[in-house]
Amino acid sequence: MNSKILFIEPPRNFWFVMGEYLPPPSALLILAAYVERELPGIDIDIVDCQADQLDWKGLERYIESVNPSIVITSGFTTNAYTCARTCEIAKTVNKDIVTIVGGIHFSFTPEESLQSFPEIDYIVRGEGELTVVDLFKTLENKGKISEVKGISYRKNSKIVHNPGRPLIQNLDILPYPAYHLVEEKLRRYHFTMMAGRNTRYMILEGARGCDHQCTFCTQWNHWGSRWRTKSAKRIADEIEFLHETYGGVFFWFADDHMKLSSRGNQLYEELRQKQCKDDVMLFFQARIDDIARHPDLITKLRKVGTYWILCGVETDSQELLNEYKKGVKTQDAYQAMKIMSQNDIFSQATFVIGARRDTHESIERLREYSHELTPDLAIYTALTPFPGTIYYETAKKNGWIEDTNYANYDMAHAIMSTESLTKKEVQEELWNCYRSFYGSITKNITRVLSKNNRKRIVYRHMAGQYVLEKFRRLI
Ligand code: B12
Ligand code: SF4
Repeated sequence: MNSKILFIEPPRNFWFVMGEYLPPPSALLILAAYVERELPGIDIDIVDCQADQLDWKGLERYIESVNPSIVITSGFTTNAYTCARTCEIAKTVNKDIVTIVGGIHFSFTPEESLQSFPEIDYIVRGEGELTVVDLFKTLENKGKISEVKGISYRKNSKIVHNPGRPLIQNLDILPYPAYHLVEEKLRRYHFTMMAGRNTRYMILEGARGCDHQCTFCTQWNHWGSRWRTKSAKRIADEIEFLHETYGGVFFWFADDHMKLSSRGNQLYEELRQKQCKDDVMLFFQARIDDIARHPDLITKLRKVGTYWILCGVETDSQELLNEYKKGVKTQDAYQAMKIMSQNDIFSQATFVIGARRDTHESIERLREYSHELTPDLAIYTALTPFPGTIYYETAKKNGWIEDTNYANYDMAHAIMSTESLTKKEVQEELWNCYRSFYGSITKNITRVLSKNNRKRIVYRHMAGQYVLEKFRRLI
């Protein structure tokens, strides 16, 4: 193929809540690996503006120097505008560069995005690998774009949405992410608060999608309401390969749902045979009911490197949990936190405020509940109507969305009022949540004096003026 493809991770804002970090551009690495394998000989380059410290001007110069025929970028809702800007810059450099975007946000807003951003040529909806290869081949051979499944584009100034593409049946067919394309940047990927400044941070995907259907979540919908996993052997091999070849230590599972019940034991069995189990730090997200029902698996996974688990606890109100279709009991959260603590696993719990019936009193109850649970890290978020969620449709229909600037859809900005609280009051309550959990040294004395270094570091960061002050300023 003659095409020269440039994958771009644009300059982005970081999520201030979690402190200083630099993530590898996981979606691009996963896509690039597949493209490289399916189209051997193709000229691929990845530029990561964070790791390469390029601002928008620097990116423009980079694109000029590479002179690609195709530019590719990916983003979710809060950083979708950075993808549009990337395409705009590419077109300024050379109007003939073909611009392709994908990811959760664009998959759910193809019509709106193509209308708003004339600089985007193609949107790849849903799973990207097969579609992007098909699109490249079709462009190269001047074939029929109308036959490429899973894309949206403009034709004679009309927006066209081709039919969707079936999902890959067996995720084990995917190659390992293309970390070799960013090899010289590897030492820069880190997550200070979670693993330390000099610990190499890598993201790997064990599964896609989820078989639950929470009303505020995009993930089940993006992946066709199905949970597909790579085999446990493949996941363990991938961790071993990334550790041995690139020195990866802190591994963040991209999986939305760990699903311990169906693969926890197999993962343990596979990982325990690997030498690297003693050197890696595994982080994953799990449902509280899954942890509560499988304490034995948590003990086992602790032995093979799991040191931090994030759980979406969401709220103390069973009624609200039911409304969110979360399918868990509030009691599960107590159980899950206890199990993690007993196994010396760092517990991160996330909570949501700003539901329609939320009041000052109900948010105060949520705060008390979050204190009672004693997670090692409590993250409070504002209910955000991400396009693609059931909640978004309801909120849009009812006119609840007050802020349509997607850049603010980072769960730290309040986007909607409740029946009795203004948007500003929701924002203020969010600040109160952080102040209440982290503001008092006496309440946190066990964290301050914890023998566990990580707990002390995290507490110091969260209680420091940086996070609290940033939340105060959002009011
Ligand atoms: C790791 C991770 C992070 C990392 C960094 C990720 C990164 N590389 O930049 C960190 C911790 C920094 C992070 C931060 C945040 N994150 Co985050 N994160 C994830 C997580 C767990 C994995 C991302 C990943 O690598 N996925 C694997 C890739 C392969 O999946 P994918 O991106 O969907 O890509 C596939 C297709 O969509 C498609 N595709 C994607 N892009 C493109 C582009 C092209 C051109 C093509 C052809 C195809 C294509 O092909 C891919 C393969 O099939 C996801 C959940 C998830 N499972 O995706 C949440 C997720 C993306 N994060 C989310 C959020 C909300 C955030 C934060 C705003 C705050 C928060 N509360 O966590 C911040 C924002 C940071 C910022 N300012 O940019 C939400 C986004 C919701 C939404 N609809 O926008 C998600 C979905 C979590 C969730 N369950 O809701 N995140
Ligand atoms: S919030 Fe978690 S459990 Fe609910 S649908 Fe999303 S990924 Fe699944």
